[in-house]
This record gives sequence, C-alpha cells and structure tokens, in this order.
Amino acid sequence: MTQTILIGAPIDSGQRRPGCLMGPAAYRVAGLAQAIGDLGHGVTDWGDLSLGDLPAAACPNPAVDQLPATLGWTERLRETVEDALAQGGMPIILGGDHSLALGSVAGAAAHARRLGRPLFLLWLDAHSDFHTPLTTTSGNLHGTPVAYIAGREGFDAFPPFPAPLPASHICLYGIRSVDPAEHEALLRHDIAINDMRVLDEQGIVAPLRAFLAKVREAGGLLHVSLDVDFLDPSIAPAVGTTVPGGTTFREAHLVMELLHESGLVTSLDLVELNPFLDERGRTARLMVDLVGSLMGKKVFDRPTRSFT
Ligand code: B3U
Ligand code: MN
Ligand code: MN
Repeated sequence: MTQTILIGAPIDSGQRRPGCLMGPAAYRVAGLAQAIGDLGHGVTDWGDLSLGDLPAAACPNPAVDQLPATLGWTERLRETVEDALAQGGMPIILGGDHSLALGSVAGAAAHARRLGRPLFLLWLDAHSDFHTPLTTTSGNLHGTPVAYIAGREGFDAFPPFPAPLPASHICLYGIRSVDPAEHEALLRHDIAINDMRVLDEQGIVAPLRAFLAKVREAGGLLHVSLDVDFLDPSIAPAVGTTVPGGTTFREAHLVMELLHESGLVTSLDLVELNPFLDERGRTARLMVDLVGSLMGKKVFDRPTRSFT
C-alpha cells in the first residue's frame, strides 16, 4: 500500500499554448483518485497550488518567456514535493506543462539529500528538455528542466538546484525531437539517451530494465516524469507539441508495469496534458489508466497463478 498525494499544478507559463492549466481538473474528472484508491492505495488530494507574488527576475536571453512565473512555480513545487515526501507520501504532480519539473525534481532532490540517498530520474518524453535559459530559441522554459536537474550553467535566476544529478542518474526515454543546441550539449554529458532508434532496435523493455537495475543497486529514489508526448499522438492527441512516432498503448502500459514491479518509484509528474485539445477526454483517461498500471493494475497476477 502506497500513500499517494495528488498535487495540482495548473501551469501554462512554460510554453505558449494555453490549456495545460486545465490539466489537474481533467485528471480529477477522469477519475485519477478513484483509480488509485481502487488498487488499495491511500489517496490524499492536496488540491491545486497557487502562485503568490511573482519574484522580480531577468535573463540575458530576451527570448525567454514568463521567467518570473516559472521561478514562482519552481519554488512552490520544490517546497510542496519535499514536504509530501517527508510525510512518507508518494507525490503525484498533476500538470501543467513540463516547466513544473524544475520544482518537483528539486523537491525530490532536496528530500533525497536529506535521506543521504541518491536520486535517479526517468524522463519519458519526445523531447530532451536539455536547453538552458541561455540556449533556448523558443524561449519556452518547459524545454529546460533536465539541464537544471543536471546542474548545467545558465540558471542564474533560479535557486541553485539541490544536489544536481550526475548524468549517469538520468535516463531519457522515447526521445525523437532534439534541438541543435541540446544535441551538442547532450554529446558532452553521459546521460542515457534512449531515443526511438534505440527503443525500436532493443525493444521497450531492455533499456528500462538496465536503468532500473542501476537504481536498485545504488539504493536510489526514482522520480518519473511522464510527458503526454511520450505517447504517440494517435492515441494521445491532447498535447501542444505532438511528435509522430511515439510509444504505443501497449508499450506505454508495459513501461508502467515494469515500473510498478520495480517498486522503486517515489514520485511522479504527469505533464503537458492540454484538455482543450483532447477528444472527449480520451488522453486524460489514458493517462489515468497508465497511472493505474504504474500503481499495480494487472490482468493476471503471474506469480500466484498459471494458465499454461
Ligand atoms: N525543444 C523545443 C521544443 C520542446 C521542448 N519541449 C517541448 N517542446 N514540449 C523547445 O522549445 O525548447
Ligand atoms: Mn517535456
Ligand atoms: Mn515533450
């Protein structure tokens, strides 16, 4: 039994297409709490976070959009996620665009540091999100969290990331859209890049098992950040940045089932759902079903019963 804590993060400020701020409401309407509760877990909903006064902030890159709001959210999420973990809960952050991970992973890292345990990050996404505020050309800060988490330079306006993750603790999964500046920077870091070429060739299971074995050996905590565009747009249309060639329904469920079996996941982001772009809630419902698999929903309990 896991005590989950739902944290609504109605954030639109990391990109320019309005709608992600409706994400937390859509997850609640799609029955997230009930789906988790039906599996025998505890669920507490902390409601939606809100922003206080925006901090003054400046960045030398004039393209950067909505820096003060992003800084405000980063701080709110860092303290809230750290608090949820300190209470022994498993925070599930209902986004909101991916800029929320600047704060959620900072909270997880602060908690891990206090426990004296290493933090690992599984980034399920079409994008590498490895820009810094200095290299982004779109100016959309949802494209920057992995760089912040890895301790790259260029985040002077942000609080220093608590204990940046070594590259070997970060695993990008499902990648198929990388900008030139991100590409160049990724080549200089030893981050596991499981792009679609790797997953097509090796399958969806083997690279994930290898990463999970590393987390287990190190006695690590594991934060999973699930971007809707990890999924193929044909099954998950409610996202602002669709990229063809994503994971299938079955692959995505298998990833979630393996994560459940690992018993390693300590915190989870659900990001980039834009309910305004959805088709009768199908993407929100799919995301809820995937959380179900991550929390232990299965057709057969293999170890106790055999049908062969
Ligand atoms: N790399 C591009 C596009 C992008 C990143 N994350 C998403 N889109 N969702 C950028 O704007 O930084
Ligand atoms: Mn992303
Ligand atoms: Mn993405």
